[in-house]
This record gives sequence, structure tokens and C-alpha cells, in this order.
Amino acid sequence: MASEVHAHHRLGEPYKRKEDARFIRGQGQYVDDVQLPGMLYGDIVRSPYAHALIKSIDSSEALKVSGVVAVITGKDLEAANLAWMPTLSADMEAVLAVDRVLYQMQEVAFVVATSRYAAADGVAAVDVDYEPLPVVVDPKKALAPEAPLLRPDKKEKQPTNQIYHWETGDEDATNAAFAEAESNGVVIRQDLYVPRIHPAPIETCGCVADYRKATGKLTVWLTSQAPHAHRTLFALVAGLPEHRIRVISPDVGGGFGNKVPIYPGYVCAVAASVTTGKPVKWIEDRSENIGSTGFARDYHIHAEIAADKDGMVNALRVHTLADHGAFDAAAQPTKFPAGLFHICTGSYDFKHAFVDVDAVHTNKAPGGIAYRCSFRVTEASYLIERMMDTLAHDLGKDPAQLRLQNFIKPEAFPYRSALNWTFDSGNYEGALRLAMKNVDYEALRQEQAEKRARGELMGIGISTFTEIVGAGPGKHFDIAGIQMFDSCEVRVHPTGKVLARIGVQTQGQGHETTFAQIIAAELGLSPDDVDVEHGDTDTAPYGLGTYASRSTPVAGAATALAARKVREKAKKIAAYLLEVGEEDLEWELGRFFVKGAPAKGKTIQELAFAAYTNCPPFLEPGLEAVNYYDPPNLTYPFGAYICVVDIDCGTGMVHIRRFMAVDDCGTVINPMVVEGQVHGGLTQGLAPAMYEELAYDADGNILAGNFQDYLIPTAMETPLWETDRTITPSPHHPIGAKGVGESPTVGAPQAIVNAVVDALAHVGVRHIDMPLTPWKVWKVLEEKGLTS
Ligand code: MCN
Ligand code: CUN
Repeated sequence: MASEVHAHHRLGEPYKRKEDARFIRGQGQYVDDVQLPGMLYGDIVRSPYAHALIKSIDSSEALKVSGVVAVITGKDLEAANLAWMPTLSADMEAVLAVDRVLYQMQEVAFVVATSRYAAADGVAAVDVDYEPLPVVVDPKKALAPEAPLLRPDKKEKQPTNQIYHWETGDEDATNAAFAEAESNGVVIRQDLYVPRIHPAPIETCGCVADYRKATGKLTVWLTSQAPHAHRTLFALVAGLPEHRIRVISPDVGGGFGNKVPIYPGYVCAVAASVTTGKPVKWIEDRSENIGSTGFARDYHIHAEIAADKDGMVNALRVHTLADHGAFDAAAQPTKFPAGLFHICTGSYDFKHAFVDVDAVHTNKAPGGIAYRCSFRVTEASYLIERMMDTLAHDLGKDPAQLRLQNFIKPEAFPYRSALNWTFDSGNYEGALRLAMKNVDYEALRQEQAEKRARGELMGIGISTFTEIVGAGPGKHFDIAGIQMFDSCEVRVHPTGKVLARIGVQTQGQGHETTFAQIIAAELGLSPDDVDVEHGDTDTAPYGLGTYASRSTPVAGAATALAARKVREKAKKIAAYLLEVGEEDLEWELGRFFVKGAPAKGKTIQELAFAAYTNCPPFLEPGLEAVNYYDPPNLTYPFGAYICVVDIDCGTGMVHIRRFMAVDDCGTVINPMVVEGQVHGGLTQGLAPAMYEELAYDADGNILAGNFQDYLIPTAMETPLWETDRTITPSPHHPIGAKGVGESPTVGAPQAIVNAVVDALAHVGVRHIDMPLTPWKVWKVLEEKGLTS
């Protein structure tokens, strides 16, 4: 029997997302859909002050509110040794503040009630007596000797507000290169601020904690991007046996990095369930999500490039001040406190580089790194792409030309960067030339010159970024000590249908589809016949979760290799059934056949059936395999983006006329899913460039604590994205795939800022910090006498 030919059983097919069948019917199951008998509801008393001592907490009125069952304070948690929890950056964070609050919206008490409304009424009735303290919001002032010490709890180890100083690269060689360029070449310098922003997923964070005293089993439904890692941390923090903790991350309505950390609300819900013996649900509201959960960016950067007079770059020097807020709760590999920021030499062949980062505490919410950032790659990529444009403008060179002359050449891969990364593969010139051709770059420059002559403002911005995603290897990368590998288990049932379980956790990225496609391609099945499960720690193999675009590079590799193990076993069964040696067999999609006798063969379905019904005596029955994959290197996706803007001189409005995005993520599993990721990611790159900023006033009040003030782009603001791709496979990944989820957010902001500065470069504008609001742009126009 010849194998049945299924559509979509090869990689690169635009197969429709399997999960959408339930989502478009409104049948997704999110944490807030979980309803348990006798369930109680939690709500949090939060600090109105950015910095204050807690003199007293009076819960007596709250306990009188009808429906209120309990009020848990920091002192109560202290008694159970739960008032503090470790962050993912080895700091200790208050679960509920005991004697002082360090940022507005900090958790102070947890009210448990029979309804969500009663819990809110209880929160309003808790009386907290605060004594306000001086507030530090500016990270530069946090380092001043007269600044109040924000973290007296750790003054033994850390006597100032500085959390760490971290540096990498060859400082002496870099300084020497700069000295040389000062006399014989050019040195450019620029301050750049990458503002604090928020991932703001549509579903806020929340959980349902259900502790059963009789069995000692704790089940937590959690909005989690990393259920296994969270289970381990629960076990370590709460001292509960790990096999009696079950974390279930059901459908997640967007994560974008916001759902990587463990939040006080989760711990409070668990503590409340243990205390009351009832399941407890806690779901935060929008303002709580924006004001208290993991923020992103907040990097104050000073960057310098040393180049020769022709614009050949030689050295990069970067000093950064990182504002981590009240607790250092950034999620990143332990060895790298500033994440993968030192990918900042970008796509260019720098001979020398030196980077340092000083991180400080301020009276702002903790977090850091999250929001489609690949561990600080957004900041790195923004700085190098802004600097390359600045260098081009200073030298009077075309920014595309300057990039082309400085790119790492395709034949230089694997390429060792000055900051010690080994780039796996790339063709930067190929991507940029394709983007230039797609927009007719020369014609655009021509048009710009004509418009300029008429006094109209038009700009062209380029970003040719290099990403770095897919951590491990585990010996260099870990989260809270757990090595960054990932996993997949493939079970082929007797009838040839497959159930696969993976260690990563989708939040909208379409893993149920693309991981099914990987298995389908390896086994020659239809993805319809492969179901993918994840997110339940009782059933899924241990994995580190989905963030930093690591799912495809790491769990995707595990999935391909687990499927190959299955295929290897199927081959043994085929040899037995066909009475030939394994070496006499050949594989075509979905079928082993005898070399030279193609009619004599067995399909994967027949072999699966035989594994359970007629298994060779020398093999274990059944057909399943597990793979735990520790990657040998990261993958380095890249892209070339070109943005064209027109600026209205009357209003300062920036209009994005065109945006061409050429992405390269190696082998594409599903072009439709990748396209969706790119569109979403570009929109989340547009966001910080033009709209979003999580600003604070001098007293530490959040100025954008809701979606009226915190502007996320809607369909109205979003331009028509034009996309294209090149394909440069990763040489070390089993199917050649690199990650793509974060690339567009990493690559887009600087294309937009570069375009706006390009429109104004002829009048001497060198830089404008994001977000490029009409007011900010208009002020620049006014200063330059360009307002009409
Ligand atoms: N893919 C593919 N071919 C490739 C690469 C990826 O078909 N060569 C597919 C993948 O198989 C997967 C999707 O594209 O279905 C994204 O894959 P990948 O780049 O591996 O990223 P992850 O799955 O690890 O997702 C994480 C990444 C991150 S870190 C953030 S933040 C982000 C993002 O994905 N959050 C998202 N995209 C998001 N999309 C949605 N809808 N919701 C989020 O919260
Ligand atoms: Cu950096 S946001 Mo994603 O890694 O979850």
C-alpha cells in the first residue's frame, strides 16, 4: 500500500491553527473560567505611596464586611516564613509589605471573601497608617550619596541603591581603538533612553489555588509562561513536596514576558487556600497589571562608536544605567544580570567592544526585561541601529550604504563577536537588499530630496538587526539555577494517531499547530492526526517554558528529535515485518520501503499498529519517545526593516507611510503563524516608538495606570505591514529553525525613530527619545523653525 498523501505534512505549509477552532467559538479555557465548589476570592490592598513606613494595619472593619472571611497581612505571612520570596534575579521581594512600602501599588494585605465584590469592599475597609518617606524615581539620583537607602533589608550586602555593576568585553583594547579614532578617524557619541513600558497582555495575571489538606495536594491554575519552573519555585519557597504540586497553565491570553515572574498575588492565594481550606481565586484588574507586574526596558544608555573616516566601524563602547525598581525581579539567565544585552554589536563586524551596566533601585514597580525583548535584545538592537544611523548622518553617508559596508559577511559564519557570542548563520546583505528592492529605495531617496526642496518632511529609516534566541545551552544559561533545556514526549497510538506533550507553554503563539507540524513532517503524518498538549506539570515533560523566543529553537528541536526516535523504532519494526535488514530500508514521507522494491513497504500507521499487535520479540512493545534537548548554541535570527514616514509640520504627527519587514528565522515551520507573529511583533515595536510609556511623577505616582493613559496601538494607529523573508537555516538546529516571536519587536522601534530623525537630519536633528508623540516632535519642529 502506498502511503496516503496528506496535505500539510511538510514544513513550510500554511496550515490553519488548530487551537483557533475553540478560540473563535469563545471556548478557550482561561484561569478566570475555572470555577470550583466553595471557591473564595482574593483582592489586594495596595499602597497609595511610592515610599512609606507602615505604622499599623487595622483589619477590624474589613472583617465586619459581609462575606469577608480573612485578611492576611505581611505579619501573618512572616509568621509562616512567607513574607518574602526570592525573585528570578536572586533578590528577595516582599510578598506583602511588613514595615515599609517601596512603590505605588505594592501589595500590603490580602482580603479573602465569598465573592469578588465582598473582597473589594473588604479592601476598601482595611485601614493602613502610612508615614511617607522621600521618594526616588530618577535612577541617577538613586546613586547620589544623599539618596535615601531604599533597601535597608539588604544593607549588609548592598550598602547603596546600586544593585550591581556588570561589564564585559576588552576595555583596554576598546579604549585604545577609541584613542586611535580620536586622532585618525571619527568618534560619535549619543545618549539614548529606552523608556519603561509594559507588556499589557489582554488577559491580566491571576490564579486559582486549591490546597487539599486530606491529600496534601496543591493544584494551582496559573497564568504562567513557565509552569514547571514555577512549580519548582513553589516547592522551594513554600516547602511543599514538589510531586504534590500541580501547576496548570490553561489557555493564556497573551504573555509577552509579563507572565514569567511569580507575583505576590499567587503566593497570597496559595497561603489563603492553605489557611481557609478552600480554593481561592485571585485575578488582578487592568490597573494592577500595569502598575505592579513585570515592566520592561528602562535603560539609560550612553553609546559611542569609533570608526575610520570612511565609516568602517572598529569599536563600540556602551555605558548603561538600568532602573530595576524596588526589587530586582528581572527574569534572565543567572550569569547575565543584563540579559543578552551584549549582543549590541549587532550585525556589524566590530573588532573591539566594551559594555557595562549599573543597575539601581528606585521607588517604582519591580520587574524588567519582559515584553517581547529576548532578554534585553530590544535595548541592544535599538542602540546599535540608532548609532549606525547617527554615524551615517554625521559622515554624510547613506545609512543603507554604511550598513552594507560594515555587515558581517555571509562567509564569516559561524562568527565570533567581539563580545563573545558565536553567531550561527546569517546573510545580512541579502535581507537588506531584498527590503531595498521591495520599497525601491533609490526612488524613495529621490522623492525625499524633491520633498525637502519643497519644505516637506519625509524620512526613511532602516533597521538591520540581529536577534539572539533559544537559550541554553544549560551549562551557560539557567533560570534560578534550573538549566535551560526543553523537552517533548511523543506517543503514537495503535491507529497511528499521536499525542505529544511539550515542556513549553503557548500564550497565543500557536504551538498546538506548529509543534504538530514538526512531528507530522518527521513521521509523514497529517498534523490533523497529532494533538499537542502542554501546561500541565502532572503530564507534560519538564521544560523551562516559553519566553525569549526559545520554544522553536529548543522545544522544537526536542520535538523533532523525539519524533526521530519514534521513526528509528518504527524502522526496526518495518525491517522485522518486511524480513529485511534495517540497512535495506528507505524512508519516504510516512513510509519505509525496501530499496529497489518500492511496492514493498509499511506505512507509519501500519508500523504503529504492529508496535502494539505484532511487535518484534526483541523490542519493547509500544511506540513512544521522549527527548530532553540541551541546545549547543543559541540561534541568531535577523531582519532588515525599512520605514517611510511623513511628518506634518502643523501638528508634529508622524505618519508611517510604508513599513517593509524582511525577516529571516531560518526554516519556517508555518508561514501563516510566522506572519501572524511578525504582524503582532511589529505592532508591539510601533508601540514604544510612538505611544507607550510607563511614566511616573516626582512623587512616584504612576501617570499611565490604565488604557486611557497608557496608549497601546489599535487597528487605527497601526500601518499596513508589508512582509517578506529570506531563509538562512540554523546549522545546529535539527530542522534549521530559529525563533521569530520577538524579532519584529526587537527590530521595529529603531526603524521608526531612524525614519523620523532622517526626516529632520538636514536641519541638524540628531536624536529624539521615544515615544515620538506629536507634542515631542512638534517641539523639535518649533525649535528648528519648521512649524507651519
Ligand atoms: N515558528 C515557525 N517557524 C519558525 C519559527 C517559529 O513556524 N522558524 C512558529 C513557532 O513554532 C511558534 C511561533 O512561530 O508557533 C513562535 O515561535 P518562537 O519564535 O519559537 O517563539 P515562542 O513560541 O517561544 O514564543 C515566545 C515569543 C515571546 S518571548 C513573546 S514575548 C511573545 C511572542 O512569542 N509573546 C506572545 N509572541 C506572542 N504571540 C502571542 N500571540 N502572544 C504572546 O503572548
Ligand atoms: Cu522578553 S518577553 Mo518573551 O521573552 O516572554
